[in-house]
Amino acid sequence: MKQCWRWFGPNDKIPLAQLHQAGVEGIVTALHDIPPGEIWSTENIRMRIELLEADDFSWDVAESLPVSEAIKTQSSGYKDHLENYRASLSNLAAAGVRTVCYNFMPILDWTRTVLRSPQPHGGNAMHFSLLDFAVFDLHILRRPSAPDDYNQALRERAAERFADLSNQQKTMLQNTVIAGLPGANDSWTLSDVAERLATYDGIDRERLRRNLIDFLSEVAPHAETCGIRLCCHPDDPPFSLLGLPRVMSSTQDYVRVLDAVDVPASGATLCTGSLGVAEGFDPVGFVRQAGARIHFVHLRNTKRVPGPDPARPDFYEAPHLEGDTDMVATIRALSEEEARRRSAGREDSEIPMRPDHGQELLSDLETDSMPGYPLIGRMRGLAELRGIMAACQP
Ligand code: DNO
Repeated sequence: MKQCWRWFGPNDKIPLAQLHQAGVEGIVTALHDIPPGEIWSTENIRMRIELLEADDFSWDVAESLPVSEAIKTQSSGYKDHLENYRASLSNLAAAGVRTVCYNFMPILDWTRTVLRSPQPHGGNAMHFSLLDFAVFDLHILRRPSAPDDYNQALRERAAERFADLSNQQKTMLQNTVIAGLPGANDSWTLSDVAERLATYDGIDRERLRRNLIDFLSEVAPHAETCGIRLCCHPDDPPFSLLGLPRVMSSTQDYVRVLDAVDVPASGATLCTGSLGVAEGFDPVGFVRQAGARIHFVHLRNTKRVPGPDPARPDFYEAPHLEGDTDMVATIRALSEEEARRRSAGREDSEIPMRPDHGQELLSDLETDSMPGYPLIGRMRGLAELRGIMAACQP
């Protein structure tokens, strides 16, 4: 696999030039300033490539070319946004960027309830607690149908916990859930969230899945023509939150969508950290079923911890080799997939990967790094994963 690194662009506090020291071979980045639905122009793409090339890097994966809410809900602006999406794909392809990641999660991207949970080794990890999420949903956001999503025992515990939280803790929980994470939601207020939730009234899982398939039917043939590989990132965490539908939470979900738009350009991002939260997720099975269509890999580990609802597990982000995902078996399966591609003469036989997230370790604790994206924690992850990759080489 090609060992890539997510770099957030000129505002990223980690200088590109230093990444060679971490053994980074390629860069995953996006034009984060351009709002979803608008075109990534040739000029903007070229400027980003020049920055990368100045430090001897290539732009290996665009993550993400975001899918607008208008496309996800098929509401006003939908057709124009599809047109713009295709234009961005053409512009990326012309500049040599061939792998494009996106997700189809309504409104929120990845969601945690604690960004810096102290670990026994002295570092910090991100954590998701369903109880804390319920406190946010029931008592901070006060979503009208929230009580339907939690059983009585959980509602009672949430009420007690809310009563115990200081104002500062409430603000921190609110900011953690709706702000501060990569994506377009960093300045949202509670009423912004409520307003956006209303745009999903009447959109259930079946409808959202149909909208995803419609989106792919509109853009994947174009991607195919220009030589772009689209890869859908899974839901994180892989279950419904805030009553919103989620449709890319399991291997089965992927199989349905990949079968519905059955062209190589419509592919998957295997994110072991997101899918692996679900008990029973089998990454090797995922590679067996979707292998030829996996265009990008996020290697991250999570550890489930006892929580109020096994169907919506509590978890924390574990060191890359220590959570519920068997990283050795996963990387071995991916190496075998790469070998199959090599013997079939595929030009994309080397799959780009990145160490997804990292715990905050050592000097990370003194820097104000973006949650999930500290330097040392990710370097540790990449170093460990690289060792497995070397050992799995045929
Ligand atoms: C979190 C990331 C996600 C991912 C998007 C892809 O750290 O893995 O934000 O980039 O969901 O569209």
